Amino acid sequence: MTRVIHTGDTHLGYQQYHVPERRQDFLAAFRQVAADAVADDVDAVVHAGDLFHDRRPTLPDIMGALDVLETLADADVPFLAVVGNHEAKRDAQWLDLYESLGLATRLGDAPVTVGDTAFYGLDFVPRANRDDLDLDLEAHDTEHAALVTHGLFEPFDLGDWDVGELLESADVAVDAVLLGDNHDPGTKRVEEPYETWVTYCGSTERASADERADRGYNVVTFDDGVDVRRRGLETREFVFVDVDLGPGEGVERVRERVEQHDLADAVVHVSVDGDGEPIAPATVEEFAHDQGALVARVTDRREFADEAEVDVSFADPDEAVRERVRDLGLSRAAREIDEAVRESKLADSNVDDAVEERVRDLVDDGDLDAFQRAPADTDADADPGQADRDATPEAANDAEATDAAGEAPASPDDDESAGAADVDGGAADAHGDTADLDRDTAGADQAAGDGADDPEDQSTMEEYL
Ligand SMILES: [Mn+2]
Repeated sequence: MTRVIHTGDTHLGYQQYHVPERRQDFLAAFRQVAADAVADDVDAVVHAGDLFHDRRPTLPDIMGALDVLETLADADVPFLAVVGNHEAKRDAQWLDLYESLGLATRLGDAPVTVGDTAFYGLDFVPRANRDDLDLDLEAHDTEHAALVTHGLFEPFDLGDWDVGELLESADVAVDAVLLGDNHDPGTKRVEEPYETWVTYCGSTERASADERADRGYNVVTFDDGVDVRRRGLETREFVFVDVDLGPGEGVERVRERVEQHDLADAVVHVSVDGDGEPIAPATVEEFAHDQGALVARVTDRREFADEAEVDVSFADPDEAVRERVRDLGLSRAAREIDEAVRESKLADSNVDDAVEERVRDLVDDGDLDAFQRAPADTDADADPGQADRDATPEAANDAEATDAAGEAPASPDDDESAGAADVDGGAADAHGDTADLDRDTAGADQAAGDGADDPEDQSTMEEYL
């Protein structure tokens, strides 16, 4: 029998809402998982990727992870892991650093045996590299086997890659696939010919306001069969207040509803919908802060636009917006930002961080062409940014070698360079422009069900999970 903790999507270093406390929260959650592993004397901690929120964690983040991994090593609990999309660097990975210190094992094609179970790993595979993927797992001589990887897989709803394809190319049969990337936990059975369990452990702290359910991890036991159980984590209180205003109701009603909750040290998300009067979100946020909230965010989902002044056909408002965006001749970087703001399922409160990260990645990759203004109205732009979203760190590297040849790439670790500062300024402007568009189309998105079925949304989710 082998019993392991299956965790992932730890996102160390994410300073959510720009408050240092949140950065600490992500580390504290990881610390709790390790403490549970030691207390429970599990055979290993298996990490399914996104230990770090981005590929450039700060030294305190790196040392925080080191400290937690030392706790596990001191208790002789192995830490087996793969690399997620958020943290992937071009060549050596952060995980390699910990492995070189004897604190982690990076899983791959060769089986790593714990008890009577062989563990294999596959780092996040960008879409462009999936077709010719041949998973060449080496044979094992134990009773059970598990594959650990990171990505959005079918048969789960947000999946963009059938786990069956992966299993087919694997040669070795596995009892379970332990997954990261989707922050919502879930377990499914894949029947013949694979007959395996597929499970997501979920994130250990809320990386977005969409993650309302309690956080936790999986305890997976390989015995006669595979047993997957959830165990919860104590994380910072998130208070979600959804207010549906009736006619004549306004900010007082919102305040009443917010007041019903204990807001001390909590992250408070207030969402206002329905009829009623316009409200000033800042008033409600201030009120929540006065009640002791760490963070307060108010989203007013209602529209108060003066429809008479709008000069577009609403037969297909999305197309009207796309047309206008094409006419703007935005650079590729600006289109990506526009996509993040309007199309993606990012919570409003995460848009700033996500956009900053995206622009920083482009600068890091030396992909300065991305900031060139595009000629207006080219059909090649019909699907803005798709190729870029699929770009891998390696592919970006290639792009740097070919497209940007001759241009001096930005110094990878120099945030404060004048170039980066200018780019940030540009991003802020683009953000401002598109924020208004967001409001214009929010209603249409919702009317369309804002579906997880929308392939655009899926590819974006992949980027941010
Ligand atoms: Mn993640």
